[in-house]
Amino acid sequence: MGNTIPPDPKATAMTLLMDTPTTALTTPPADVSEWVNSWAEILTPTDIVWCDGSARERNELIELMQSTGTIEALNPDLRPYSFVARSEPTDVARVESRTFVCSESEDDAGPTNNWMAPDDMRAELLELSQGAMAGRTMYVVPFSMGPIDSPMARYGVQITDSPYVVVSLHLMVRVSNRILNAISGGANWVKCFHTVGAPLAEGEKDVAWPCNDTKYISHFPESREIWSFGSAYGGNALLPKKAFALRIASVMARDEGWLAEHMLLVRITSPEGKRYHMVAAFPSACGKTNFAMMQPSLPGWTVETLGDDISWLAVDDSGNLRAINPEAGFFGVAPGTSTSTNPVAMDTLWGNTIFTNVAVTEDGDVWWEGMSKPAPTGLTNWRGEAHNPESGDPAAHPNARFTVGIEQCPSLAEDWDNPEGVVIDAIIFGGRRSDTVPLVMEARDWDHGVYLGATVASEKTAAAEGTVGELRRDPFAMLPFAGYHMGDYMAHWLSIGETLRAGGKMPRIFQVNWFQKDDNGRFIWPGFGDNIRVVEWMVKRIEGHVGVNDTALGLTPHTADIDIDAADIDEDTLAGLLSVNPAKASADVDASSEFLESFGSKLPEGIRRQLDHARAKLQA
Ligand code: TSX
Ligand code: MN
Repeated sequence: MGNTIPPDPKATAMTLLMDTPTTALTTPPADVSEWVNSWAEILTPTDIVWCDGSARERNELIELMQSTGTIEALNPDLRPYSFVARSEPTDVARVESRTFVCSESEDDAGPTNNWMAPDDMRAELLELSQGAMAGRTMYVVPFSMGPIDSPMARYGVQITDSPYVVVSLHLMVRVSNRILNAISGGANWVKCFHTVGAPLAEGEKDVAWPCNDTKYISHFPESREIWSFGSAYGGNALLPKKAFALRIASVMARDEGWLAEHMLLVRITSPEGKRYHMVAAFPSACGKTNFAMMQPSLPGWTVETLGDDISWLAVDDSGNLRAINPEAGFFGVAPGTSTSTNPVAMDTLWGNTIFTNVAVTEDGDVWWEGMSKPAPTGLTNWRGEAHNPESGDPAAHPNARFTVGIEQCPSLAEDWDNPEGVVIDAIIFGGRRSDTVPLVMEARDWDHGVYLGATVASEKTAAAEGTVGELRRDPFAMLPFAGYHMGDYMAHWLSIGETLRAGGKMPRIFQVNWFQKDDNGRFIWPGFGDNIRVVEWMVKRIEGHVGVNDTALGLTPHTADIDIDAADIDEDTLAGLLSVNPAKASADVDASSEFLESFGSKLPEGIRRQLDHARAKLQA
């Protein structure tokens, strides 16, 4: 079955999104051609295809992947123009142990990144890459991170031998050959090389998910290059996302005076119609996508989605901090997503979606753990086998994903593609902490806010490897994504504060924790749509309507200032959620101090001052 014609009238939404008007190019820019040709000589692909981002191109690749078994069509009556891909069981997630920052100096990568000398890494990967695309097509994919022509956008080109990667990029970023025109005009661009590392001998039959046991995801920050070998999964292979928009972009941002952050981006509108824009950084498994698509439980409030994963922020000529979402789609974790945790995401996934490593129902729809209870019978699991509920194994892989264009999101802000971005009113940091960290705090000032970001930590859940409940430090939720030394990164955040102070327009910084538990291990705060009650308090702070308690950890709300009308929580319980336990706070400051001191001489003095201030306040 071809299944390339969208059977539902709604399906034209994607066709319109992806059919970006393209300008025919007779000759690509010389520096792009040279780069492509030099890789082609090494990789020896059968042919080279210059991609344009059109719907026709996507349809052809989808047909090709159906014929090779890489993807299977879902039931078009239930999930129009949607497909399931099943990866190799060894290629199911980002591999941090194989991710490298190859800066000239090891000190520049810092203690939280794997490092190898750039020349050694290049030599190693060039050897592995000899003939690595034999029997395959090399696709050349030009893309823009951010609205094309926005002053905040940055361009890139990814070469890849994976049609799955090309189609995923169509959904996730702005793929268009208009970018080649911009590059012809002299724009800088990031060189992204990717191969699955699985050459085909003459006549050899391909497998559904080609990849290699040897994997490298290597970043060369000085030359703005990414070389990725051996994986076709997620951030290992979809290079514009984590590799470019966070690791390489964080270095560009340091050099050029802006910020590339692991943050969602939303517009909040109050019942009075006043608009606020907020970014929020949370480590994985804290519900960033759920927050980005929140359905507020307080009447009159709305949340509009601008992004769920990455924000680029820059100070504009008027001294405002502005943000764009460099992406154009979602690559979200499927398990746990349901009509109760995130109804907007469920609606977003109505069609035009590529699902990877989910389970498939008897009637050809998708299913994953957390979607419904009990699990339907007759499931096909993520490995393509009959699911055995007795086995205890999940039917969907815990890191199963959906890939879908942002325009399908019902809560999307209509001006999401505005090249000017939005002015940020508040920056939120959060983590999963069963105690110690209150429901919400405001930073005393920018530097204290940077300290709050620097001390973000989150308890491990069953979905991650390691001991459940163990506290993992994850400053700014950027530990796996900063392309340079984390100490220098904190210093860069402090310097942005100086720029903002000079312009006189400081966004507020807050810390939240939705995850405090009672003595029986039950979550106390209702979370989800009720988080708007915390956002409402932030707005009251911005408007200057309410006061605070100045605690050792930060500025906490007066209990009466958080609206819990018609929420499943009483005032005493709320008071507990807002309280700071001196013994626990003291232990936490000590733990933060130990972690931060591991950055040694690179730890900025401005951060050390915050530790001193917290200790002094605890002693008072
Ligand atoms: O995403 C979450 N958010 C943010 C939503 C806007 N999650 C899911 C985290 C895993 C990705 C949450 N889980 C949140 C939350 O605010 N809070 C909790 C904890 C919790 C779980 C269940 C209930 C309440 C809190 N209630 C019931 O199950 C009925
Ligand atoms: Mn992320």
